[in-house]
Amino acid sequence: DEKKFSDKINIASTSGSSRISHSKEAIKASFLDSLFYGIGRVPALATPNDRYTALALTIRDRIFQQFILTTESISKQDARAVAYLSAEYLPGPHLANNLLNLEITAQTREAMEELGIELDDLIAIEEEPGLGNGGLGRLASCYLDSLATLGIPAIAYGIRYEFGIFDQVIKDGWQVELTDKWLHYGNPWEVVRPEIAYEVKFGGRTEHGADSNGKFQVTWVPGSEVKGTAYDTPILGYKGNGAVLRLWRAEAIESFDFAAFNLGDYYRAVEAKMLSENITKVLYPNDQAQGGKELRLKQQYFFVTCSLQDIIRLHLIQGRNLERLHEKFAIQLNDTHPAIAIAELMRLLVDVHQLDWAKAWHITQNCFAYTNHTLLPEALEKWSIPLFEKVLPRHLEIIYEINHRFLEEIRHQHSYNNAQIAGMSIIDESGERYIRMAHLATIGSHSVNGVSAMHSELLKKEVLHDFAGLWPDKFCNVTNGITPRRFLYLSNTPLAELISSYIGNGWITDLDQLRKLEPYADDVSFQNSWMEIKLNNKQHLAALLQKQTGIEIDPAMLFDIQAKRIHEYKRQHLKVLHILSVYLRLKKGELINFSPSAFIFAGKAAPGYIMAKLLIKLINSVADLVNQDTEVNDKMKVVFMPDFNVKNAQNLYPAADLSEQISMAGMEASGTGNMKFSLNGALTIGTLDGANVEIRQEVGEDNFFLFGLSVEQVQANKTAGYQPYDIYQQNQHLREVLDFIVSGALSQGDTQLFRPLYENLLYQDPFMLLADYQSYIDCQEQVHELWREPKEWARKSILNVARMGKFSSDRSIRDYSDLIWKVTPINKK
Ligand code: OX2
Repeated sequence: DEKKFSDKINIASTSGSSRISHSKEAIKASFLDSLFYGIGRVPALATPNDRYTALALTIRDRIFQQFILTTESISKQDARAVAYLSAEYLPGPHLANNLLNLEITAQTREAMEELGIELDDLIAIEEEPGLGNGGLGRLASCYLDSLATLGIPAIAYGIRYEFGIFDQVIKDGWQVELTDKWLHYGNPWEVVRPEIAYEVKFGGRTEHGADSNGKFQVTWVPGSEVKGTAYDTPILGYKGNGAVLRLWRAEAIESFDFAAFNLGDYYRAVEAKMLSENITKVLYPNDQAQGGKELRLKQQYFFVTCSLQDIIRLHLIQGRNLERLHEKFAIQLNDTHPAIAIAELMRLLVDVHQLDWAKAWHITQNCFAYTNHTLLPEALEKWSIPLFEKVLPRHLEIIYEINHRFLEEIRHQHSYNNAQIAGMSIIDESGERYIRMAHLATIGSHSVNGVSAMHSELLKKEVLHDFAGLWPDKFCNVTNGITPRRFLYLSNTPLAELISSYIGNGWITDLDQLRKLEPYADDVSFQNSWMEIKLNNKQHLAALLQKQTGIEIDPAMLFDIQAKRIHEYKRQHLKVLHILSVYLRLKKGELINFSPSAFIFAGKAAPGYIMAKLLIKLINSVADLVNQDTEVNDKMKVVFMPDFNVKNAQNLYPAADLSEQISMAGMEASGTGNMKFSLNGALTIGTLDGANVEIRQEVGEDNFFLFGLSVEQVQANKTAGYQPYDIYQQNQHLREVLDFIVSGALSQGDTQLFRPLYENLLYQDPFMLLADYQSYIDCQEQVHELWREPKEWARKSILNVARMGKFSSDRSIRDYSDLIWKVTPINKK
């Protein structure tokens, strides 16, 4: 019967149907159909959310139509596919982006207008999926956009957190976290696939012995089991191709409930269901510090085993041999969060599919590649052995076996000594015993990469030094990138259109073409249009900030923005020191040439990170003081934009004049916000850290404000015994600024509130703010000098954009494809 059905349905004829066409009339008809038949509403009773949902369904139909074509060509061509494993994604709102990628924004707007609906109102309603903390999750989503756009067969796996990253509100200057209920009104973009579900075991014990045929066999007798069900969100690339975001949701296994239920223990059955569902309840809101929480380990294993079981199923249903898995799938580990996949694939191949160890190891190593995103010691994941053994007893045995074989190899074939061996072991035995996930990922992968040139070098020099010595060819660099579709075309459409009117729109999929703007950098009329758009964007942001915070800023001011996670290494407090120095000097009647500036911050702090939360309070306290002081508030304003997420970010980048990238050198692996600002015409003030180094190389030294110590100087300072207190004593101006923080002037006379921050800077200053202070202040003077020359500023702004081609995520994905995955785009007919 199935055969007959599929024979009768011709995809081409479905896609040609008048309802699914891209015309305004068809969109209108589909919209009304979706409203009536999709959600059972008549227009008179439809709420705004009903209208949004109906439009989303209308667009989703058209995405699926594209998808079916992509899927068909993938299976016809038997192409190698990428499986991207990431515990985090930050896709941002889908609606506007999908309209843009389908190129149907204009006719959709008209269709809605004819129905008396404002498209922008519907776009504004969408709750974005906050399934990540920051850069790492957003990078995964940019990569998915590029995979789809380039037409590389790809499936991205992750976790369908019921509650994503918390919503941030500011109360009395402090961050308060609210639960993110992004699924509250449903999610029209996803499709549940109840038939794609896998069992996931936890705990229990292992049994070793012969099976009925006398073959040695390990059996894992679990303590509990849950089920992971697939939820698919189609991700459309620009003009056509598609990729899938497949997120797993944890559910109870029916039979477990029934057992208890039959015994009359209804409450135990319900409890089992609740406990099962807990696994995918909530995203851990820490950017880079891992707490060693059992539930977190369960989340990681849960999504990894579902994904690997799915990959194996997809491989086998094509009639392929399991021993060729690595020829058909390149599996990328986005940091160590999914690194347990190395042990899990070994388990699936050896215990479940009965392959011998050597064959399984060959497949495993050739499937996996690992991306490292940080050198911060507190972010390097490690699991205590007792905790790990409790959750994953069989995996502990497998990891011991992997480790044993690896250590034997380096001891005998490479004559490593005991100290080196202890340093490279997967097990850290220096105190309480831990599993080092970065070592597992490195040993089990054929490729290890960092995310900027500098970071990849430091990775080889420091964290994975001995491994780089052992396997130099395993290590490479892929500098991060961002999608120009969302972060220029969509979020800064007027600028995108201006660019296209001068150089055509080839840049959208070939960002290097922005170079064609260079000749116009000195063209006065182009400069004028350029700066006019910037001013409009600033007006728009000013209006939004006023609505969000009540603070009014003049769009003519220099918009100086720092937007990123709040973290000491990112040095938001260095920016605060600068702001206070400006404030104190203005009060003294100095700085007569200072150009009016709006200092804008945005970013979330991990709920348990006390110092980061105190920093937010400090910023808001400075804002209160400055904004109310009529002696200065026509020259400076300070605003903290609450709830930094993709939606708000899309309003920030286009409005920035100055981008703050001021982390201590050697700390930021890459950064991607730095790229988003620059692509929107902001000039960067920054240190030689992460991808800043490459941005400066590309845009030219003259078009980048550089300050601060280099990595080498940071190292030298540390070795010499860095004494921040000496700098405090020597620099009178800095002393005034620091003392002002604890004077009580910012805190209604309370001299204790900011004391921890103050003392940390004076006596430890682990991120060397004091060492970089004067250099930063001086550099800011240069910024203001240039701002007084609008033509020069405009020229540099244009050159920044013209030279950002390298930082397209399309380039990053091509690098991954060529260097690591060995995949090629499908040819869609
Ligand atoms: C971030 C890094 O801190 C940032 O520098 C980088 O741009 C981003 O990942 C994408 O590569 N968690 N977040 C990161 O690393 C970790 C771990």
